[in-house]
Amino acid sequence: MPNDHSARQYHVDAAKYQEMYAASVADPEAFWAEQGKRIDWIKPYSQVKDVSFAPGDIHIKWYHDGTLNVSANCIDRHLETRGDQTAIIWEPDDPEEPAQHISYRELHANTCKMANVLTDLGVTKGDRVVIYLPMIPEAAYAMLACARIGAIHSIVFAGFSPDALGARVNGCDAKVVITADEAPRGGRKTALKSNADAALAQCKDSVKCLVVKRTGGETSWNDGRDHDYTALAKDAADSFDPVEVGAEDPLFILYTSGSTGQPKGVVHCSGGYLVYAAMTHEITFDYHDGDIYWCTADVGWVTGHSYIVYGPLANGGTTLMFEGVPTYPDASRFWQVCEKHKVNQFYTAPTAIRALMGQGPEFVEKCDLSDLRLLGTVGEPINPEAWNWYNEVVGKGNCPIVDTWWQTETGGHMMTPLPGAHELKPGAAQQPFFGIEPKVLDPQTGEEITGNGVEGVLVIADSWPGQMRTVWGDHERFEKTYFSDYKGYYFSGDGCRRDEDGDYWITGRVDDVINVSGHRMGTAEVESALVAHPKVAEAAVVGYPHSIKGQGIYCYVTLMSGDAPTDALRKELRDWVRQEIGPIASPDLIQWAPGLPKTRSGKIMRRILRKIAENDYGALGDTSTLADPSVVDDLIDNRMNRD
Ligand code: 6R9
Repeated sequence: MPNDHSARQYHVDAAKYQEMYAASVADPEAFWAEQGKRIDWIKPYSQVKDVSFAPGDIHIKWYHDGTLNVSANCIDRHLETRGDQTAIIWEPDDPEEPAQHISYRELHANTCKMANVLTDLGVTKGDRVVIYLPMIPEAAYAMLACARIGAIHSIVFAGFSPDALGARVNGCDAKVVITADEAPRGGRKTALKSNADAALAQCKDSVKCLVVKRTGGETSWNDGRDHDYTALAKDAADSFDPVEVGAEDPLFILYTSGSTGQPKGVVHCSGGYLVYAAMTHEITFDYHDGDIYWCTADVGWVTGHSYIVYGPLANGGTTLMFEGVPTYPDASRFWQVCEKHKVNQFYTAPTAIRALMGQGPEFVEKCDLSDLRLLGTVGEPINPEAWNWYNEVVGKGNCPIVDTWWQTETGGHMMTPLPGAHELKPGAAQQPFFGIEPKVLDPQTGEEITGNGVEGVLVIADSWPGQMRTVWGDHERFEKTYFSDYKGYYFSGDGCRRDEDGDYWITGRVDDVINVSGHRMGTAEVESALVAHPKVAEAAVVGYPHSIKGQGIYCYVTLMSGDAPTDALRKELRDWVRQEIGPIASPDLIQWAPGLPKTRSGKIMRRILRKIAENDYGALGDTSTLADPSVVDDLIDNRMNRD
């Protein structure tokens, strides 16, 4: 029988939410001055907020005269009271391999060792370090070691290709890349080091490579460049004085896809980000001392940054880090891990829920999930069917579900129901977090739409401490992307509906970003990968509804004249894109298009391509501006079957 949580004392109940929310938007300075005390400062701040969303003068600063060290906040300050408490539970890919329980004291020693090794490689405050690791404890040590030194980490998801890795190393001019020999995942191994080798061939000779031994698999070795972390760590000292950094000194860069061009480096800074990650982690998940908390994300995504490492550790929590996948060795793995480690809060993505739902309830039912108290989702809208399954089969109708809407750019949760404060609605992100002022705008006029029962684009009226500060090396792009369409607001790129009760429902991206299994992919990135193939003349990429992934990648490809459209070429193009970007960008459907629908000025009419990909070609809307309307008929006749 599941535990009865009805008598639970939540951090925030309905009345407290109302009162705190009102205070947070009435006087943000006072509210955040108080919340800033959640973390330890070396030099306390006297300034809380210095923000402008005004065109030409976008700047965002929080606590900017305060100084701190993020790793000291996540480790050292807990040593006295909880040195022997488990900070990280590590569950490996192979269930036969023992799990590790890393105490705060051990986390301290390991982070210091990593900081010493990085320092010996020449890394100092402000330098960039790229982390390209499997989900192993060293990934957390590496993040925290950078923070300890005041260096800036940029994690590249281990599923990304050498080209994508190389571009990111160059993009932030990294001094060191940290990788591992191999990454085990779902019983298979990815040759990470050889990917890193291929990436580093595209980078400056001075970039060093620090290699963690994970499997002991064979790797090539470049003596001048490669350094064996496992050997160096043995002899490294296990103490390292945390370096004092300013609140606005960057903590990390994380590349994310946008609607145009190549991925941009989202910059998060030390003070405000940590306050926001800690606060949202505690309140959204109703985290209490002693709880075992598990977020299934990868540290390669923002969710892993804020809700595997920084938020939970800043709160002195116990956070579970999982190397594997939900379906290995079988579809009960998530639930077995919950049972084995007595997980209290479980946070995953709708795509995983949908995939597991398809395997049947027996994989869940055979596990003892009585310690589960709260469930969360993130990454994409959750359909009510998946929500109900999660609620009933996993949560036994007894665990509140927090559907958390936020973004790489926002650093932490922006809208979510809070357990104990809100009546849940399946599929709704519901209410803003403290200090967040969502507004719905008319996409055409940019005017605010007030009242309830309305729909439009979602913007945020004022800053919050977790907000990104800039695009790495390109502040103009920051302003253009987020602040130019709707002046005076942060534009999320999402659409939303505010229902009759004033609850928010995210309706999905309104730009050319698609969301594949909760991962953001810019259609422009896939297109540029496709047109880089010598046989491709032109390509247009759109999303279409996919029952497991949320959205699938639908590509329209025009070949160079003389090249034959064959299934073999389809496969070649698919492999090509995987090679250029990574498996998550793998096209689901490729349609040969003799021509693409364009306006007379040569703009591809994506609206039409989207409709065809969605099988909704009865309602193509106005096609009168097309240069050659006949191409549309051909595309409809030859459209691909969806899943
Ligand atoms: C944290 C993360 C951000 C985009 C965002 C939106 C979608 C995320 C969602 C959601 C509906 C939710 N998204 N959470 N849509 N409901 N609970 O996912 O960051 O990878 O940057 O993606 O994901 O479209 O704009 P990121």
